[in-house]
Amino acid sequence: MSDDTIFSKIIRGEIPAERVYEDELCICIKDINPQAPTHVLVIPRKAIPRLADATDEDKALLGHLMLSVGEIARKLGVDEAFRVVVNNGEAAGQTVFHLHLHILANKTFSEGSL
Ligand code: D5M
Repeated sequence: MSDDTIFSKIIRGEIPAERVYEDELCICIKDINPQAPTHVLVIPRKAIPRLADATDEDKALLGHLMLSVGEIARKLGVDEAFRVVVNNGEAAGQTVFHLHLHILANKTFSEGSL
């Protein structure tokens, strides 16, 4: 698995993406293939392939990503109702092996289902 995924290229500015937020540890872009009217990706600048590859060293970063989700949701005006999804591994649907959190909102989610 290469560290040099499409997200690393976006972070370095080599490939364009619509950025909705960024700070020193992460960026947030609109998903190119949205599954909901609001669908953005929160991507750490550090290239961790999968959530399962994160270590103790990444504790503060993972906390930062979760807090950024709240901040981004408020910024996008969707903080009353959104879902966060992390796909870990190919069999779970992960296609880009650089950790990212999907934020999905502005659609009707069925109660109690994933
Ligand atoms: O999600 C990977 C997600 O990344 C998927 O929803 C499409 C999105 N994607 C792929 N390439 C791009 C670019 N260039 N811009 C924006 N979004 C992109 P996964 O959880 O790995 O299945």
